[in-house]
Amino acid sequence: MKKIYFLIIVLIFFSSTAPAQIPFNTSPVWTSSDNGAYSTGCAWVDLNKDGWLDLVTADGNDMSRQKLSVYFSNNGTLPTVPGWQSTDIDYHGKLTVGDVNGDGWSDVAVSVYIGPAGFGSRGKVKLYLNSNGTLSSIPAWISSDTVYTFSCAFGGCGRRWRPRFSSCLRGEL
Ligand SMILES: [Ca+2]
Ligand SMILES: [Ca+2]
Repeated sequence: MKKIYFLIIVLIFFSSTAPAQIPFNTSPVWTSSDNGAYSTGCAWVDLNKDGWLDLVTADGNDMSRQKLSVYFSNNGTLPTVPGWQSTDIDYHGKLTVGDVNGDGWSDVAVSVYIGPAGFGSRGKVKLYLNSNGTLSSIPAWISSDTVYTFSCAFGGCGRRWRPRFSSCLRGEL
C-alpha cells in the first residue's frame, strides 16, 4: 500500500513539474532598424500616456558612445525607428523608469558604464525628465560623483523630487 501512495506522489510531482509549452514565437515579431546600436538596457513605459506602452532603449555598452531612444507605440504597433533620441551620447548601461518629480509623467534614469575615455575613466548616472510625453533632449540631472555603474534603480526617497535626490538614485556595478 505504501508503494502505491509513493507512486501516486511521484506521478503528481512529475506531472506538476512537466515543462509547459512556452507560447512565444521562435523568431522576433519586431526588430528595430538601427542595426548599429549596442542596446544594453530597455524598459516598457507609457511615456506619453496614450494608453500604449512605449519602448525606451539605452545603447552603447562598452562598445561605442551612443544615444537613448524611444519607440512610441502607435496604437499597439511599434515603429522600427525611434520617435525620440537623446542629443548626448555615452557608454550606456541599463536604465530605469519612474516619476521622480511627481508630475504624473514617467522619467528615465540611465547608468553610464564608463566615461568618455573608455575603460580607466568612470561613468555616471543621468536623468531625463519627461515633459508632457517627451523626454528632455539632454539630461536634467547628472550625478556629481563618477562611478563604474551598469544599472541603477529608484528607491528610498519617496515620490517627490527632493534637493537630496542624488543620494536616492544609486548606481551599482
Ligand atoms: Ca504610449
Ligand atoms: Ca515626472
